[in-house]
Amino acid sequence: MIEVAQFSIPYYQFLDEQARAVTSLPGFAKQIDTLLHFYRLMVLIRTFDTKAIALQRTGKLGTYASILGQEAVSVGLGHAMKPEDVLCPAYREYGAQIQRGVTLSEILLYWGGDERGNQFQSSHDFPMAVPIGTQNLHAVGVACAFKYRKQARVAVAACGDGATSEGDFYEAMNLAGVWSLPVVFLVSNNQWAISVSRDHQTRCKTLAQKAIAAGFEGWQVDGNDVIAVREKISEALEKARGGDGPTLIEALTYRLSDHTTADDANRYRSKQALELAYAKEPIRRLKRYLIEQGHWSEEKEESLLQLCAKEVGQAVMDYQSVSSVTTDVMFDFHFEKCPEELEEQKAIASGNKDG
Ligand SMILES: Cc1ncc(C[n+]2csc(CCOP(=O)(O)OP(=O)(O)O)c2C)c(N)n1
Ligand SMILES: [Mg+2]
Repeated sequence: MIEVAQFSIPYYQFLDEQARAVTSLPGFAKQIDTLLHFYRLMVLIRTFDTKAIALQRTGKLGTYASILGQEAVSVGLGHAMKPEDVLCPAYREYGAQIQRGVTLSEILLYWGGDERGNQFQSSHDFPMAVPIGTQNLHAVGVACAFKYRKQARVAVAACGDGATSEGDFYEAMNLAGVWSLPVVFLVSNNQWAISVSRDHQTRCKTLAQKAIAAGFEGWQVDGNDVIAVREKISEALEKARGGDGPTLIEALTYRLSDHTTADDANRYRSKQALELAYAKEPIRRLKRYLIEQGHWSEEKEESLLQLCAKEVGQAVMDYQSVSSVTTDVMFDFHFEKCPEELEEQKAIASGNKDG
């Protein structure tokens, strides 16, 4: 026997669960303002998340997917990307989206449960993907265009652990590898695909190793360490931008909430697993680090919470002030000039004429 190939998967962490620096921090993390910025964004997202669930529970929002526990992945991603890059997100990437021009009220409109969500498009990114793995293929298409046009831009696909079991995920990996495309695949491994646990999903030891079959690197990062997320995504983006092809990053995190407001995780997830996960969550970790470095206090926390509540409150008001679209729009936007017979149907649909 001779060995014909050998592979390994690296794991990266800068701040451990006790908020200790386990290795020297990257340059950006030595700027305290950057870490404070991350912290404020994560707290804003969490405040928003809590409010969105409350809106759903009181009948003011449709089904909503919580980001609780995964804030570091999303905030680190949004900070690492350049404005001209393109994000093809899954449905809980709010931390990245708000850094790329999407407003909190637009996220509420998306989950509003009616057609009002179709009225906005404030960023050049893709809208949130609900068919869980298709955005990987969209990102490959976008990356293909960037390469063809010789643009120094990168496409990023964000998906979950469950998405990595789907055919579209593997197709995207393969094409990205063989054409050496400027794309980064970010897998938020939150340990659950609705009620299917990570271990029931795949025999693979890591999800990062799925990149190996496609001929490029796969890395694991501590997804609750915003510094590790930001650093390694940046590195993968610059590698792609420089013409050195794709990378798959598996961010290890935990979904602390239900899958969506239509789910009850208590039916399949143990209390103990949840407690263990809470001990590793990203906001507490960064807060502890900031306090130990002398840059945060309970008074600062109090005023931050007030600011976040105000910002989220304004977003809710903006969301509630958007009026529903009328049935006219489906006629108005299909033709330059609406055909006569459809004019009649339009009048019937809007209640202006008997059918
Ligand atoms: C093609 C397709 N299959 C199944 C579903 C139903 N579905 C929605 S979310 C989900 C689980 C996805 O899990 P994961 O990729 O880990 O993402 P997470 O929800 O954990 O962020 C499933 C099966 C869907 N929306 N689309
Ligand atoms: Mg998942």
